[in-house]
Amino acid sequence: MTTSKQEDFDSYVSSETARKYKKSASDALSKVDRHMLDKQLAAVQRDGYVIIPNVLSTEQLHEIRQEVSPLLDSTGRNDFEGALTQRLYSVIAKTFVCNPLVEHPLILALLDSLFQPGYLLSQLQVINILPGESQQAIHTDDAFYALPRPRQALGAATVWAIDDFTTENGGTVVIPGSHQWGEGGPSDEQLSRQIHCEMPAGSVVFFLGTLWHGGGANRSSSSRLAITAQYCEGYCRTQENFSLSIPLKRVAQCSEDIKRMLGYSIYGPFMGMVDGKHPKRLLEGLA
Ligand SMILES: O=C(O)CCC(=O)C(=O)O
Repeated sequence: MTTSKQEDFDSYVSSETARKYKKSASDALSKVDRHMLDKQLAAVQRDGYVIIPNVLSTEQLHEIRQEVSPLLDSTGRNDFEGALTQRLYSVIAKTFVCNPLVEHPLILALLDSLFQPGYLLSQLQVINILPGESQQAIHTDDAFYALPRPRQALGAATVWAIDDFTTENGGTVVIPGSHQWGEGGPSDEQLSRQIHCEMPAGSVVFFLGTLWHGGGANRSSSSRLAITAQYCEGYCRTQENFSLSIPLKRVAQCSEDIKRMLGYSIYGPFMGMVDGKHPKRLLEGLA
């Protein structure tokens, strides 16, 4: 390649090739309190996570519970999913009730600050931990990306408390600061540093994909309902294959932010294309 061809290629990589649908980005940063956001980001950098209390209203919590409870009809198929844990996948194909959580401005503002424009929704799950469930294996969500640690996170997750989260009922377990650890699983001493996220219903814990965490044991007599949304950089493979699991007609009814995060977007100059074109063309005439 001659130098000028190389220069052309470099500028092509950072260019926008789609003509009809231009890159879109969330406007969350203009909607949140900058001072609060900076404090949250400082906590995320230091501890790997931050708890944002009391975000959802009682009405929202009621609506979510009403809508998702009838959809939870089976328990986990392996230790990781949990024999006494109900999980719902492909959530947007079944209900839109979790969409406001996925695209909550407080969360998008954190994601906008941490990741490249064009980050994706990697997974959306309803998780209901039933009484008697044991603690899930401590893990990192970024572990799928086989790159040596310590390294920058390639994604982040939220766990929204729909019920109060306590130590007794299985509030998410995190190991503060573990996002900075190197290769290898945690030692006994490191595991002894785990703590439960205790937070009232309507709160959310946001954590980096490099943070060691897991679902807690439920030693109470009630279930613990949560919604979790995971996100990844636009150049990473998503855990759920939303292109195949969410019908186009459902996607067409979602907001621009959700469409973009479901993969109806281009990570420049052409990652995500369909037949050489912008994937949003598939949604034309469907809304
Ligand atoms: O339910 C939780 O609190 C966390 C669950 C989790 O980390 C997972 O299933 O990967």
